Amino acid sequence: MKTELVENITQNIDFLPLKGTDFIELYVGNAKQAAHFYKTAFGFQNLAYAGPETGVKDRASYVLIQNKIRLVLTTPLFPEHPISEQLTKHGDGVKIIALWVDDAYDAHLQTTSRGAESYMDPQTLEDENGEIRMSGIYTYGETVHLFIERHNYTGLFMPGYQKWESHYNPEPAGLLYVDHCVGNVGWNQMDKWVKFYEDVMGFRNILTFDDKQISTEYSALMSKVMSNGNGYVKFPINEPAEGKKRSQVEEYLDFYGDEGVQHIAIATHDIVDTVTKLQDRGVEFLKVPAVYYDDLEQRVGKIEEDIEPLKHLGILVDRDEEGYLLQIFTKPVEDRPTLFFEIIQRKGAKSFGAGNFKALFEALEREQELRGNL
Ligand code: TYF
Ligand code: FE
Repeated sequence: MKTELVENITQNIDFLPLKGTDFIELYVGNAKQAAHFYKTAFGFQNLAYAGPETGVKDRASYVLIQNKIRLVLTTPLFPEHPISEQLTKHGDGVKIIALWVDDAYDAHLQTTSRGAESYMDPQTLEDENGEIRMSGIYTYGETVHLFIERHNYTGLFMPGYQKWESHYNPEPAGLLYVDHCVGNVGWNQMDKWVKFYEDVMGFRNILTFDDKQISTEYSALMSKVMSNGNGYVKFPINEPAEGKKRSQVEEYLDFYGDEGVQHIAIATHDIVDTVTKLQDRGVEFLKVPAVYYDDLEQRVGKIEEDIEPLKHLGILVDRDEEGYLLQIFTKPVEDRPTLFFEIIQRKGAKSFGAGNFKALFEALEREQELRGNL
């Protein structure tokens, strides 16, 4: 499949230097049970907790960690809590993509002066372990970006949280870091959000997939990949396109009730080992037909992995100019067809698996059809 590499013209000084993803926070209906799921199924470890026992009276938040990934699961404790309203509308999903910065006050100034709507004015949180400085802005839907500055903090997570211990500590699954987070936006809204990431956050569009490339026979959508200056933070943005069938993006928008995060891609160094662990622990993945593997090496060339385990697990392979990648997608992790995860292992490739779009979107469509939403 043809992809269009968009040349970056002159590179200005990065006004919003990002050091990576600091954490991802989900609003969920029952954080205690969700935490158990992410420990059991994905191998996350306990890190910190905030709730009534620690002086936070209106919500409970569990912080989980696996290598560089921090996941925060938050549930409101009262029906009239503003988070309860968001949960009723969206179901469980990503509220916050927090970004690690050197200066949270400057990040707020730089982005709001370029048109971002403030979600949290800059503030400093202190405890005996030092201080965290943070601020935040709105992005698509009700999703927000927080800017987290933590170089003067030695505590576990941030002030307000206590160490969270448990006798139940399932083994990690080799999940390393957040590779990219994809947003689904409304009809004809993609370019508006591309412009937002360009103008407000200094990102650039590194890849574009248009509807002609990805909507002939299967789920119609358009996608543009936005990257920050150093490439540590990548946000593809999808919008639905008119096709023969109902777009998968449209299904998401209907069930989430808004624009929001569609998938979180997590990197591993050993995708066969990671996916074996996840499947053994009950994570459900999309399956492509066995014929996908028949001419795999003709399509992607020689790869280091044995094909048989890839076929057995349903792992997809794609190649670009710089190397290849292996990837697989979970089914949605809620009853609503909304947020799912991608597991990705990059072997040089910097792209997103465009060669797999057809097989992948057909697999997605089969699920959509089972739900009666095609
Ligand atoms: O992040 C990406 O662009 C790839 C491909 O609904 C993709 O993971 C794009 C849209 C989609 C599922 C996967
Ligand atoms: Fe992806």
